Amino acid sequence: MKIGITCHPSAGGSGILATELGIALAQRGHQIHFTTFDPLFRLRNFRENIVSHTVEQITYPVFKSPPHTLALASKMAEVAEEVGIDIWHTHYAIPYAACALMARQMLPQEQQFKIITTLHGTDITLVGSDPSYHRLTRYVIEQSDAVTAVSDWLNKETQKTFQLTRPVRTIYNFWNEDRFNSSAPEQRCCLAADDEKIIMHISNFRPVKRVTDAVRAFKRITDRVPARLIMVGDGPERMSAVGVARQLGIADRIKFLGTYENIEGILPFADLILQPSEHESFGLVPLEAMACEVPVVATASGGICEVVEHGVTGYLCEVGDTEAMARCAIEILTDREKAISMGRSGRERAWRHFERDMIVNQYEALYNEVFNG
Ligand code: GMT
Repeated sequence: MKIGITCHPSAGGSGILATELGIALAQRGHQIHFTTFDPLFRLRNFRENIVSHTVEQITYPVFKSPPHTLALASKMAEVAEEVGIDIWHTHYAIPYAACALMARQMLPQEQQFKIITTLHGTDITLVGSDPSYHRLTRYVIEQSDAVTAVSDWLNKETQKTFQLTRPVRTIYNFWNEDRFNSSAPEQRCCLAADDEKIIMHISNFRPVKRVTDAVRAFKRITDRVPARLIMVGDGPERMSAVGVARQLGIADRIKFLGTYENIEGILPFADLILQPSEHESFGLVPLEAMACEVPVVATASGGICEVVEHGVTGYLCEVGDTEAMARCAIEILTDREKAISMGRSGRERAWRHFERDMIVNQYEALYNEVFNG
């Protein structure tokens, strides 16, 4: 099949999932045409069956802001016209599903592709539910040929928010076993001393991630256990995290690494992953951590409860309860047997429920179903 994929090109989970899906589909012989604003974060090298198209855009003084999405819709139509796309899979409803709909309308009937939209979370919970985008989000969901959500929680939230007349299918995210494994990393010493534990937080540092909670929980942890907090990623809340760390007098115990492309190179160093988000529709970082046998302390909010098994692969605490997060973290960090067992259970769970081939089969079946009408 010829499949167009459009997603955020940056470090976020939706773009990562879309990239990994495209790579897996290409390995199965499908022709993949990524069409994005910028080159993809996790697609740096040439790969057979993959073409990466990026959008050229002009700026002109009459525009309040350059209409990037219109240029993207044009590019999608251009790609479809040139190569003949069967399915366009958009990840994140706004603006990408809207772009796909517009691109399809620009094409003659015989060149029109089917559209599948995968909802990832904030496209529904923050963007789509805002009055300024609610109507458009509902429209693009209703007009897509099939819609998937990355967890049952997000599926239900979508139904509730938009009172849909059509079903949404849950297809979980997956992890790439070629990328993540629990093999011993070589440069742990760059992050912490041998007698220090490594707590890691990975995110895009948006308000929904509650990064300052990670710092506050870490303060309680480091009072009891020698440890370092490794903050991976960047975004608007980074300076708040730095500020809180200074206030608490622990700035020298925290390393901010910035955005890091090959996360698989450092994730296995972690003794624990801390994700104190307001909500997560899925939680790709906890999943990738579990794949590396790293226990997770996260919040019991949203689809993350379908990923992390409380008490088995980590712990889920109330949002904002940094005391409970620290208590759970200390329990894991001071009980080696428990840490090992949680790590192993996490990897087992990652294999059993979120294995790549199993999930890609579900997408492939959906493509066939939609393509054959
Ligand atoms: O976290 C974000 O806001 C970014 C967003 C994205 O575009 O990557 O993440 C969402 O999609 C991921 C992949 O499906 C999920 O693992 C994240 O849980 C989800 N984020 C939220 O729901 C906050």
